Amino acid sequence: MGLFDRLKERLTRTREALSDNISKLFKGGRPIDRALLDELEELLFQADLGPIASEVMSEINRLHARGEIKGEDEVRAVLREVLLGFVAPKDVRAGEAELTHKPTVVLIVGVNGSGKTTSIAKLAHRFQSQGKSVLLAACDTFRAAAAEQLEIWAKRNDAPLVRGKEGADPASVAFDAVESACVLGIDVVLVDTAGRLHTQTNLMQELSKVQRVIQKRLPGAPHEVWLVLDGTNGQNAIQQAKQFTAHVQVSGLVITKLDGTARGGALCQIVRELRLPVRYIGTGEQLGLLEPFEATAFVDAIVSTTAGAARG
Ligand SMILES: Nc1nc2c(ncn2[C@@H]2O[C@H](COP(=O)(O)OP(=O)(O)OP(=O)(O)O)[C@@H](O)[C@H]2O)c(=O)[nH]1
Ligand SMILES: [Mg+2]
Repeated sequence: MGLFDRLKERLTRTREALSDNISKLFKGGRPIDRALLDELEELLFQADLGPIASEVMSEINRLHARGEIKGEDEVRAVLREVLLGFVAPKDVRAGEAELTHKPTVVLIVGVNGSGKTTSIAKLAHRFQSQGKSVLLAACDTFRAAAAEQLEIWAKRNDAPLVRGKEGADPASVAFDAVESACVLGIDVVLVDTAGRLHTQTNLMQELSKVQRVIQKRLPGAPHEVWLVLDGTNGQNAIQQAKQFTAHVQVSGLVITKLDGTARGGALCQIVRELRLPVRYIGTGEQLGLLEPFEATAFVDAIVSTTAGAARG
């Protein structure tokens, strides 16, 4: 099954909110009139497109006034083009990161429960299947069961894990992990951190310290800092993410739980406002349910009837 079909299957709720509801709107061959356009606008807002909904509508209204929008296919095509324009801006190169350093150190950050640890397990699984060796660093020393949770995933992935005692300094665990990775000749180090809010000044400073100490052991590292966002928060994830990126320099996003939400379209506004590449999306709880972010496949999966159908 290709990426488009997998996404179509996993992003069902967002797809229903957009694609299926557009089909319903045109049921019985309804012509495009003011009433239909109003319903379309409401539908786009309900699908949590946020400000992008207005921009889609103004483009549709403009083309409709020129007689260039005759029915459902044209509406879909405009929606697709506008979403693609925002989710794949020319200055933001999304998709998989190039993990060219040896080791490449990836620091994973985000608020509590966003899906950091699960995403690390999935990333480890993915990188290993690409032939890379992975080491996990359990730098969430704050929550009692955190290291155990990561250890279970490490065992399942057969990946080495570096952890400290509960309450240990996360920075020292990170240092030891990078040290081990250098000695063992590991390709990728995935550093798990405790969930935190931007208002927790001490915890935000702790993250900076983790970064500094990693840098001390391996100049240039961490090479990537990925912010994990809970996709079920829709537009609400944006403010949270902005507050985070004001404190920590983030190089990419991982958007999780897109299988369980009708608000997946918000991802377009997230990219538009943060101007950060989405590296991966989480589409379920299992190890294999992490996909590289590919803008065309994503947008087609939520608005088109077939892959690339509306192109041209
Ligand atoms: N449906 C679904 N659930 C997910 C996904 N990613 C993570 N989860 C679930 O979200 C919950 C929280 O995931 P964790 O990985 O523990 O989140 P965390 O950010 O490490 O949490 P803290 O360490 O407490 O900050 C778990 O129940 C995961 O199974 C996803 O893509 N889809
Ligand atoms: Mg965790």
